[in-house]
Amino acid sequence: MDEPTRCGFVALIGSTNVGKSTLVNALVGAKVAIVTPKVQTTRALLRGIATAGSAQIILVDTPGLFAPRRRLDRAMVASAWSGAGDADVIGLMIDAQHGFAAETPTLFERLAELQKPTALILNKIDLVAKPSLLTVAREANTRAPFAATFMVSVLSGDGVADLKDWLARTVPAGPWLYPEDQIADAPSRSLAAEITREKLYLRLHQELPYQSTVETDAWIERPDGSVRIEQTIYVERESQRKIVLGKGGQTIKAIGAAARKEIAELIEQPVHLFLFVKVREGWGDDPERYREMGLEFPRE
Ligand SMILES: Nc1nc2c(ncn2[C@@H]2O[C@H](COP(=O)(O)OP(=O)(O)OP(=O)(O)O)[C@@H](O)[C@H]2O)c(=O)[nH]1
Ligand SMILES: [Mg+2]
Repeated sequence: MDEPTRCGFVALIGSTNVGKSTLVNALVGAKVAIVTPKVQTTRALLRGIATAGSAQIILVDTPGLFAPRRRLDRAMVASAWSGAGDADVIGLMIDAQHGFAAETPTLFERLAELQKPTALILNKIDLVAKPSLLTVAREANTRAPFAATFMVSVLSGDGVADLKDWLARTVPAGPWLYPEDQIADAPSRSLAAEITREKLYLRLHQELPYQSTVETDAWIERPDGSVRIEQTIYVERESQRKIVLGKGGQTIKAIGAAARKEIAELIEQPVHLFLFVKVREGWGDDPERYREMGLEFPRE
């Protein structure tokens, strides 16, 4: 006898760099979200789709919650909360090393207002001693009524299966919303732009990653089964353009090679990737760039 199906949206929220995107990939079983050691990697909501038995778990990866300063920051934080507001279940993820260093009391107030089954997920337990873990878990549970607490290391896989089981049991009963083999809900051109942005984040430092954005401009299927993809990397200043290009074009070449390889794996087609770097001063205040990223443009 077939079990009745279940299906629902699970928003993963938490401070930046706690491992939300890493967890989405682990649950989906494929890389759909970009991950870097840098803070503020994820910029907009991304849906990754996992299945567990008769349940389809639609994971909503969100940008990290942090004190916003720029317009882009405000748009990112607003999008994270909108993801939580639309979800059936919420996972609040905490970096076990840092405890609640970055979380504000308002976070718990807002969570409580949402009134949704919420799991506390303490991640990176590979980096901390057990006693301090228990302290963090106990403290968290005094601040909010969590439906369940999980201590995981997404990197080693510890605890991830238990969490997945709980999510599968907690999403509401109902028909699956996506075909069985779909793993992400985003157009290939945005996933491809994200991959290039990841490579940029991995290679460039200080403010540069935060003052850049990547867009796919052209996607041309060729008769031989390959795809020609053209992307533009926008930066704020000429000096940044020079850094992205690197000496003799070395940096952009390395970024392009790494991105090309991964995009080809994702779409399972040979890829010809062409990257252009353009200076667009003030792109962080240009509504069009937000639309491309899938973010609401904050008025101020
Ligand atoms: N040691 C350890 N590192 C982890 C674990 N999970 C994730 N990381 C690392 O933490 C860093 C941040 O991971 P992300 O998944 O990008 O974090 P995020 O919460 O999505 O970050 P933002 O998108 O910036 O908000 C990466 O370098 C990951 O490899 C873990 O269980 N243990
Ligand atoms: Mg992320």
